[in-house]
Amino acid sequence: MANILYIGNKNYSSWSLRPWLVLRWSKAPFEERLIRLDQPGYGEQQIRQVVAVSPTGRVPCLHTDGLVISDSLAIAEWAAETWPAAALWPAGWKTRAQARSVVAEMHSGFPNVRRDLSMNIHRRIKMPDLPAETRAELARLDGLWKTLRDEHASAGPWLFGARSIADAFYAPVATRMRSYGVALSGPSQEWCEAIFADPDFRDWERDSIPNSWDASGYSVIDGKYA
Ligand SMILES: N[C@@H](CCC(=O)N[C@@H](CS)C(=O)NCC(=O)O)C(=O)O
Repeated sequence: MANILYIGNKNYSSWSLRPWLVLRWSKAPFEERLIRLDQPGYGEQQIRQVVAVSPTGRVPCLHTDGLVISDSLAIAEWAAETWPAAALWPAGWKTRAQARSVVAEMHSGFPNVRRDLSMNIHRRIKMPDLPAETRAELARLDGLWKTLRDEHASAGPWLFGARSIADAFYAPVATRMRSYGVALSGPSQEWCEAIFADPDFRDWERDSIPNSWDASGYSVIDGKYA
């Protein structure tokens, strides 16, 4: 049975990018189906084509073998269990727990960065004036990436040395740092460059086309979603 991953617009849908990268890195066979989110019902989980495939009214959503998995982290966990040879979580239970902790932090946190620095892969602007709570989250992100890179540098260029789900979950944030010109520490910047050079990320980026949200100079997704 085919694995079908439903995703949103590649320029904007950070939640879609995460499991898409995980599936690419797993080398699992999958088909992607892109549903444009710049349609009536957006923000209310009422886009007709999304509701038809996803019980939450949101993407990403994976259909596999009669099963519907409608959350980015659940899809990543499913991939890690289904393709253990891909080593999508780090080896060693302590490092794995650390990786799960930072992935959970991304999945449930950073609301102010999501609100003020929405993902728009093509955007390049000067860093806007940001409220203190957003600047605090940016500092946490930089500190987190730097600490992980310092700790795992000898094992490879990724957050935990070898590439893992943690890299996929923070990849959309790396694009935000670039879009909004956020200054980072050296190790954090180097990690962002590793993401930007990743062949699978580059495939996504190549297909990330700005759409009607940008035509008016205003993106509906801004301030709403990360
Ligand atoms: N917690 C979900 C969040 C998914 C999400 O918010 N997706 C947005 C697009 S990035 C969506 O489908 N929005 C449609 C809507 O709100 O109508 C996950 O991790 O997958």
